[in-house]
Amino acid sequence: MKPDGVERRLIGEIVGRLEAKGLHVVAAEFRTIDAVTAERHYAEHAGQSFYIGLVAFITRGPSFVMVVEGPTETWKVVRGLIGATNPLEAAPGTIRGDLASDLRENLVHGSDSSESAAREIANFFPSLA
Ligand code: 3AN
Repeated sequence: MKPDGVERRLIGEIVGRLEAKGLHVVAAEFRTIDAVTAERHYAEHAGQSFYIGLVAFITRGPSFVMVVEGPTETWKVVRGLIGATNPLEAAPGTIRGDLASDLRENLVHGSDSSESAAREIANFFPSLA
């Protein structure tokens, strides 16, 4: 959960949606993401016009960083709950569809494949890798 979600007091709402779906939070930390971790996380966007603002946003205050576990293809289940990257295109019923309206401040990130999940868990929780 990104800084906007924490600032808007949506930790309970968003964790509640994950848990209601049957997923388990197996690691979590309230943490201000440092620039090195943020730049590694968003390396695919380096050089894009929105990159500097994106890194500034994600490091501006505490995030609620989580690893969640489910029976199978958990990344896909989480992405479904989150909705499309652009909240204007996110379906009602999804986290972004219901709660976000800004492309940058879109509340949550979710890994987009099992390979990304492994890489991102290693980036955010090296002790679990
Ligand atoms: P997701 O969080 O759904 O995986 P990513 O990783 O593609 O989405 O994008 C991360 C963030 O990068 C977005 N939340 C948004 O702030 C920014 N971003 C991505 N694509 C664009 C774009 N075309 N224009 C502006 N910002 C973008």
